[in-house]
Amino acid sequence: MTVEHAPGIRAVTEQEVDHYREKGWVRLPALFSPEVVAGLLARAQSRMGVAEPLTVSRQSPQELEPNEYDWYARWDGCSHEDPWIRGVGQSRALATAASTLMGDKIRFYFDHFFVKVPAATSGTETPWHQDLPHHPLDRQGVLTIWVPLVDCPPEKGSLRFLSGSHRAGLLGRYLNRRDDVQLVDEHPWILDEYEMSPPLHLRAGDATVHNLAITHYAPPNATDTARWVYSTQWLPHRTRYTGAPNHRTDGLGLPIDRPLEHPRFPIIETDAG
Ligand SMILES: O=C(O)CCC(=O)C(=O)O
Repeated sequence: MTVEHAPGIRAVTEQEVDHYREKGWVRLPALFSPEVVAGLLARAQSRMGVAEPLTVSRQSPQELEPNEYDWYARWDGCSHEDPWIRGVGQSRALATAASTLMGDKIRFYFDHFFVKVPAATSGTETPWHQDLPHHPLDRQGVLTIWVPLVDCPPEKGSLRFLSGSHRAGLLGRYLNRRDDVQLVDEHPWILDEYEMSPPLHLRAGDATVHNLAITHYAPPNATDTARWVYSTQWLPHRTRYTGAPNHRTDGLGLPIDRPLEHPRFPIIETDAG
């Protein structure tokens, strides 16, 4: 499937692919044009609010609500609701970037706006974690393209990665733990074994891409304005569904042990071959 749209999304370079494959993350300067950034930000802010953004309810999408975790607000699955956003998030150009980095045909998995509010409100650090243990997916290779829609210096919460740690295997589920146990409490060796990526000064429209198995975290948003991010996630096209609970897949009737064949997860044709 291809969504026809001409987004200002650039191609990735060979050097960027090499960096991603070796380290499990890469920075892509100016991935989105200013027009794409402005269009995404305007839609997100009009849906979620500007001064004190709220989360779009999953049960009643017409309603906004405080998030159950108060350090962020989010709008999940925004491209299912808004055709213009779909034209960016499920575009051939973005799919080509994802597929080139991954080195496989890809299936669109998910997108959302993710807003980390200022730390003074509650936008504290994103703890060290891997994403993959939180997903109902049978394999590695899945990636996230994370694009701030406002300038995002380290003090606003750009992501930090343990380079190469996507090869460390699955370490457990550590995001939004209620018992305060951290990944680095149970796996302290990981900080010695892998080098931490430098603090990144991202401009609006720059991206970081990361493998869902990499260990990563983000510092608190120490500024006084919200950190607006648009994020897409991409599957190797043969990925199979395990049946573990997840809001992305619950209630869709996906058969266990089968690829995620459903209109929400289209295979997108790309220029990557
Ligand atoms: O935006 C953040 O602070 C966390 C995002 C994250 O961990 C992810 O996209 O995997």
